[in-house]
Amino acid sequence: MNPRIDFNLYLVTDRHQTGGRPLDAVVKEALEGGVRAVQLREKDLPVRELFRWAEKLRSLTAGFGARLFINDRVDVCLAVEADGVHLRADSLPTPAVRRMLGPDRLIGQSVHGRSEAIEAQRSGADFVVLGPIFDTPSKRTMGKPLGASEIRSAAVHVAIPIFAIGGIRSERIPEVMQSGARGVAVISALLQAPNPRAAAERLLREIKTDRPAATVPSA
Ligand code: 3NM
Repeated sequence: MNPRIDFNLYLVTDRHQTGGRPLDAVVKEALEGGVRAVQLREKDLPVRELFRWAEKLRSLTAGFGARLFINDRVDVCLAVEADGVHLRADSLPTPAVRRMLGPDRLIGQSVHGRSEAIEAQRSGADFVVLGPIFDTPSKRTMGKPLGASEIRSAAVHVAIPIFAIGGIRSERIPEVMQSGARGVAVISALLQAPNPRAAAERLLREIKTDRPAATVPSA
């Protein structure tokens, strides 16, 4: 297990969801609330603007000892000395990215079911983000949400950490964690929150609550 995957709440950015607040200000509040991993996503930005955000978030996350991941762009990751990249289905293949990044940087990969999770592990990803678990407006085109049962199904087949994404709210965390997730990845639960710091604290409290493993009750 990679010791640098020491986070369980993963903030994915979307500057269109902050209600007009500057993205870096909202991310900073989430970091103050305990977030220790951020993925710069902003898929609609030209690379030079993405780079500027990456620089900004690199210095911000470094100040909190938090990991920074760059969605898709290996070049931007290396340019700002981010901790890793986040790959999606249309990104460069994982083994090619590993050759560029070397063994020390982290590779996260988006997957949409158990078989993709198994394949991501086989190709060298350090962790997977599995979703959409619940209904979420931005992913309705992807069909029916997977449900937490898909986490359990993936977790018995892969050893790398699984982060659940898609419609995650603090009330849903117990079900997700009991299904075998290492943690959760969220956009709106943090970026749309009126108080991102308090929202991060609440999500982390739920994630860290000790709860008995969901086992078959004995007769
Ligand atoms: N990827 P929210 S779901 C970016 O299933 C993303 O791969 C998903 O946003 C996937 O936390 C998703 O607001 C959106 O539901 C997550």
